[in-house]
Amino acid sequence: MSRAYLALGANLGDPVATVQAAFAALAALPGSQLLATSKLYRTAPVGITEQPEFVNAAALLDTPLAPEALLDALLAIEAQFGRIRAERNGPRTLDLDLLLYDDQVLNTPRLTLPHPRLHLRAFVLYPLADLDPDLRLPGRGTLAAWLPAVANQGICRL
Ligand code: PH2
Ligand code: MG
Ligand code: MG
Repeated sequence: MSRAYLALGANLGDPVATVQAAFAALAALPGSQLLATSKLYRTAPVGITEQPEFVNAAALLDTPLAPEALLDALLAIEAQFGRIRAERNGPRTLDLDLLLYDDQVLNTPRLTLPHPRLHLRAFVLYPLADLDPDLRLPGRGTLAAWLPAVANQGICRL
């Protein structure tokens, strides 16, 4: 079994209900156990700023799925929730990103671990800190060390 840290994001439909339902969908993945969920956060959109605010959260999953199999499972859950892949970084009913998988460093055409931008985004770092404030990011030191740099990004705990 491996430990996977996941990011959840939504900014279309009913984002709070979607994120809560997505926690349940993650818990139902084959052989997997949802070990912890973060608080939910309302966050200012990063990248394309002309879109609704997001609700973001994070989850810790104990899973027998290998990284790319887990990625496929996450994409299938996004599709179940009506995700349509239109504009890159644009609005979505549900985004599920694989942030960390044990302490693996991986670069394949489909998957980069750790997630290449996780340390730059308040909407990822604050939820992750709920799960484990002492978390270490492979190759990037401690999560806590990155928090001050993102403190000015708009984020508010729900
Ligand atoms: N996701 C993006 C782009 N911008 N901004 C916020 N606040 N939250 C997100 O989850 C998010 C974003 C691409 O995945
Ligand atoms: Mg994303
Ligand atoms: Mg994504």
